[in-house]
Amino acid sequence: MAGKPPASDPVQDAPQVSAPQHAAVGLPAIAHALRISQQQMGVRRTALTLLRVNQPDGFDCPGCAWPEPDKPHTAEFCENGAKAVAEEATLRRVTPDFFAAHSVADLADRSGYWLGQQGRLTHPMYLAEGADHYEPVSWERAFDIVGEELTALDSPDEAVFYTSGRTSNEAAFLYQLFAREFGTNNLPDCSNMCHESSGSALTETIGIGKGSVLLEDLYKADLIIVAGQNPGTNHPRMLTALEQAKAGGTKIISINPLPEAGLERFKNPQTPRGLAGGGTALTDLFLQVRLGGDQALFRALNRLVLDTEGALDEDFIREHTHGFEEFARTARADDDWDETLRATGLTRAEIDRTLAMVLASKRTIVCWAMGLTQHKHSVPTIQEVVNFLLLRGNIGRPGAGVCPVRGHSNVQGDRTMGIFERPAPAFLDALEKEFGFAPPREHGLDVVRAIRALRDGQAKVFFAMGGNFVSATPDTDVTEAAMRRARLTVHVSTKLNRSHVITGARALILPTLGRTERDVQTGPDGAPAEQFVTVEDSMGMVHASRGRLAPAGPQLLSETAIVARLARRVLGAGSRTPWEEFARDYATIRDRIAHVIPGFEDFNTRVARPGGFALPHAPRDKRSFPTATGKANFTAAPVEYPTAPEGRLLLQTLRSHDQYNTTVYGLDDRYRGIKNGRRVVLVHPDDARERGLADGAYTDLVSEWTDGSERRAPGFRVVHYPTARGCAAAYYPETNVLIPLDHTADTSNTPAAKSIVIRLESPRED
Ligand SMILES: Nc1nc2c(c(=O)[nH]1)N[C@H]1C(S)=C(S)[C@@H](COP(=O)(O)OP(=O)(O)OC[C@H]3O[C@@H](n4cnc5c(=O)[nH]c(N)nc54)[C@H](O)[C@@H]3O)O[C@H]1N2
Ligand SMILES: Nc1nc2c(c(=O)[nH]1)N[C@H]1C(S)=C(S)[C@@H](COP(=O)(O)OP(=O)(O)OC[C@H]3O[C@@H](n4cnc5c(=O)[nH]c(N)nc54)[C@H](O)[C@@H]3O)O[C@H]1N2
Ligand SMILES: [Mo]
Repeated sequence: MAGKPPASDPVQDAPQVSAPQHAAVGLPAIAHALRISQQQMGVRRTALTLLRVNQPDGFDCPGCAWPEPDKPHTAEFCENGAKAVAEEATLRRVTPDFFAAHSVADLADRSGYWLGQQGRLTHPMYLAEGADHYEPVSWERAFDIVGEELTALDSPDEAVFYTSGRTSNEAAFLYQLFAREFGTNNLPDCSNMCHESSGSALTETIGIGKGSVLLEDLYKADLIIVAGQNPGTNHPRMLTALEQAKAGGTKIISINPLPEAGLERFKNPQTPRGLAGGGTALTDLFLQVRLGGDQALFRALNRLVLDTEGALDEDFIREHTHGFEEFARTARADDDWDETLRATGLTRAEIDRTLAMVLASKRTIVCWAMGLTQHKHSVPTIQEVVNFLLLRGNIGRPGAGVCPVRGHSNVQGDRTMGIFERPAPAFLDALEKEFGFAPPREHGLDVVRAIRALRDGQAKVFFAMGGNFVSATPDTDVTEAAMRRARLTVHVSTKLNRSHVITGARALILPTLGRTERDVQTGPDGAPAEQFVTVEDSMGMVHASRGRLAPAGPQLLSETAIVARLARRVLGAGSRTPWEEFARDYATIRDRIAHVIPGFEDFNTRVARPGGFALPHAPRDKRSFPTATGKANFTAAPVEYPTAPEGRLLLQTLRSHDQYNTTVYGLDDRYRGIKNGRRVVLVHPDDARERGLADGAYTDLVSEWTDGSERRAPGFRVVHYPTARGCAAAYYPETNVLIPLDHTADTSNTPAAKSIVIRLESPRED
């Protein structure tokens, strides 16, 4: 299978490479953000818009899920937040004329970058069966079409309702309610590809699948370990928090196969020293781990801690944990240092230095993101991190805990609202009581299983609340073929993307408001009433978000209104849910959320306070662990790590500085020294030379699988780069063609996008 770059793409991918940088942000970041913003929305709108990001009376940044500090600067400046805002607040428009000028086949031949650059969607558009072009359609007709196809299904389980993590709490709550009243738990979401491994690992060990620290804990920690995360690009505001922690004496260890500029040194744009001076060195110790070597590393640290006199928090272990003896036995038996060093690629001296810092710290936090969650053995890896924290009682007290750093700005909130294919029985009981219907109890499909069901003709309607499913998911060719088998594909979207042009027999694009836009509904008394929505950040803080800009077009509906109107059309008078009332007044949705979901009592009152409120978290708040054993569980999984056969490399797929997942803002990856191109593969100079590949040579990436199959992504420029030996890196989504559907993490079923065995092969002539 060959993942060819689109043929008629007018964007020339011609990478230019210079040395990677050693510091992040500073003036170049501001200049870059302003340039992209002004291209998209002009000077005046840029200034007005960026001042409203993450302010108590403004909108929640549609970028990442990092929390807001209590008193944000006038502009909590973040280059990539600014780019996310500009992408949404752009003045460019994709109108019915655009679709008249471009056939679906033409659009399917363009790059994702080109599609995204065309601007905001303005009208509901319909692709009839057998048609070449999308045509404008009324909202009523659009809902009828969805209704026709949904009611024609043999079973509600033939429909799939996907969510990407920007959807507000209110819209997410209605969406899952609609899917369940319709009769299915098929609610896959981007979390399935993201922090599902964290959720699985944490639920079993501490009883709740969310992080246990608040922002203020970072400032109280003695030691923060940042593993498998690139905050300089993906959570830039986290650098401000790390800088503040450092100022109070916190030490930082980063664990990463790549030396990421943002973790090396931070030039805070809010301070004169950051703008003009050298900035702050953040990392005290850099551990250049091999891909997938983290479980072995934490296991080694754990057995050293076990063997250190007085290092354990014995009271905590006795009172609050379960399974210590078995874990200690297993960890002590894992004493093959050669294997530890092979798995981690580190030296014994580096591990000893780490241990000294660990023992010197009374309060330790571990932060992580996709570098830990997207491996076959991600769940046991994260559980080893939990073991590590439990040994010294580093959970449920100030300055200590687990900190999975979430991706999409409301991905955590969407889960809290019930966007989950495996809902807890207590949640379904509460829905049943509140809304008087019997929700389906069988588990639904996650992302990978949904693709299989579409591929096998078992799912026939695919409905997406945001996101870009075909580009975000693995095995691009298989997934695209699966999508084409659907009867109907529907996308509620702000921007054009590839998922709109790889369609089922019929397709709909339903344009919606973004976070930055004013949401006015006709209120209960018939007068226009401005609405706000709520979101939950990575640390379980819930707060309001109010858009201020005029909507991208008069036709746009809010996500909440779309779900409410669709639900009424599909469920008819048989549904006793007051959909119309919900669409008129979002406060009435919040009242219902307050009845159904623990922690949201008195929701409307509490969210009115500036800064919002924190959701309860039993391990954090009272050291109580709602697990099967009633204690925090040690786990004793065997250590695993990925290996590549002779001559092969391990490839991770990651984000450049100029992208938001499948949305490409530009073709540069400034901190890594890459300009004007995305088809690059970062390889250690020695690994490249062994293969006779000079910097600047071109190669195909060929992935190899145990079933003997191969997948090819052609035409990547080799970049000699200081990554860990044996490990390569290239950007997603271009590399998703390389990952088979079945290559997923155990238990969480997350595509293992960070450990792909590849060989580098001269481009094939064809
Ligand atoms: N600007 C911007 N912001 C974003 C996003 C975006 O695309 N653009 N995406 C959002 C989303 S949805 C998410 S989930 C987050 C993603 O945030 P990140 O997880 O930071 O994103 P990735 O680019 O996948 O980077 C993975 C990091 O882990 C390292 N890594 C890879 N494999 C391993 C490993 O085996 N061990 C260790 N220790 N490290 C490893 C990589 O070198 C890299 O530094 O960011 C969110 N924020
Ligand atoms: N190989 C590989 N694959 C990966 C990853 C990886 O690291 N490597 N990372 C995975 C991760 S962590 C994630 S989270 C997924 C991301 O998967 P998705 O969440 O599905 O993808 P995005 O690219 O974030 O979605 C972008 C689209 O969302 C729409 N959109 C933007 N804002 C809004 C809004 O406010 N409302 C609505 N309705 N639509 C909106 C726009 O139309 C835009 O085109 O990708 C996963 N895939
Ligand atoms: Mo994510």
